[in-house]
Amino acid sequence: MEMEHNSWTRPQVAQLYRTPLLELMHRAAQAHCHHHDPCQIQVCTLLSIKTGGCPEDCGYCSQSAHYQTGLQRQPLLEVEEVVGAAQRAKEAGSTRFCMGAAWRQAREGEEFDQVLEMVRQVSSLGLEVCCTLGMLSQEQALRLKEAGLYAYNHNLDTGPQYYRQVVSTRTYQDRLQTLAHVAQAGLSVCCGGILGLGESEEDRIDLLHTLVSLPTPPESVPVNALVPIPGTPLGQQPRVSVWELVRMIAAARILFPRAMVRLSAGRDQLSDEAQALCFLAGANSIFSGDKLLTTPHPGFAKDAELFALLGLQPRAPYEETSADTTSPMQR
Ligand code: SAM
Ligand code: DTB
Ligand code: SF4
Repeated sequence: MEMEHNSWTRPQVAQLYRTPLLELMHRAAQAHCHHHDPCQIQVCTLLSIKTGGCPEDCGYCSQSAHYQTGLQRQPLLEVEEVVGAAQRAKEAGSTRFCMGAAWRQAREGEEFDQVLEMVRQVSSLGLEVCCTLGMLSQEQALRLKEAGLYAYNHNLDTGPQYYRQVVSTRTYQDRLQTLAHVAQAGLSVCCGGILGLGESEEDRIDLLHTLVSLPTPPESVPVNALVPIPGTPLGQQPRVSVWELVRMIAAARILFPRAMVRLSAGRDQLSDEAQALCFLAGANSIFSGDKLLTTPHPGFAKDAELFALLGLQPRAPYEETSADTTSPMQR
């Protein structure tokens, strides 16, 4: 039987995570095909609307003011610039547009009002709009929802034990609090993590268990492979192996059968074969465009070639996942 999202225990998640890889991939592929069209992929585009100078000290991030990463800072973009970028992303085949700001938290005032206007205008283009602006109050989450925001991205990154070694300027509890505000405002929750921070297998299992125990399960789960940024404490980390990425994606697919599982940062370093394995393991969403927030990424043209090779079709915005709710075991 397929399990309800919040009935997984920690030992069950651990057992799932440690399933022999091919068996895990088969189970994930089954869950994937049961709830989604395996030939469909969601194409999202990211835009950094405010870059660098962030007061947080996230050990992986190019945008933290605590480290010398050589990144050029950029104040909040003008609404027209953002809407232009969204229009171009739409023309290139993207259906979801995510705006990221290097803020510890969104602050009420002119800049927040400007972001609300961006949300209004981008959503009127018919794109799914997502924001990632740091911590949010309940009130701010509601105002974003009113403006037409569809989803909010706020990652837990890793397990609660390891988190404090990666970030010291906020707590895991702070992250959970914002996620609660997001869910209570009726926004779709986008929440995942990063592999390759030096975390253990236990930390990855803790992350998965925390995600599956959230009162509102994430509708989208980004799985990022660390892009090591010189100048940050994690700048010398080795790249995570594709097998670890595939294992995490497969486990996420089984735990969140209806969610979009997004193969996010790190795709620039993956071969077509490695990406195909990730899709077989249940990833059904990517970021496209030649830049993520601040790091290089495969462009639209390269992804179009990959889609043609694998027979993948971009998914329409707001499309419902398969209504079939019987468990794979019942069929
Ligand atoms: N400032 C906001 C926040 O931290 O919530 C939003 C932007 S932040 C860059 C969004 C997410 O990108 C982070 O939570 C982290 O999971 C991911 N990320 C940041 N830098 C990364 C890197 N170098 N490699 C992989 N993922 C990264
Ligand atoms: C997510 O999980 N990954 C995206 C998005 N959410 C905001 C960000 C990845 C950032 C990678 C490093 C960079 O380009 O700065
Ligand atoms: Fe700031 Fe977000 Fe980067 Fe952390 S991950 S330093 S909060 S931009």
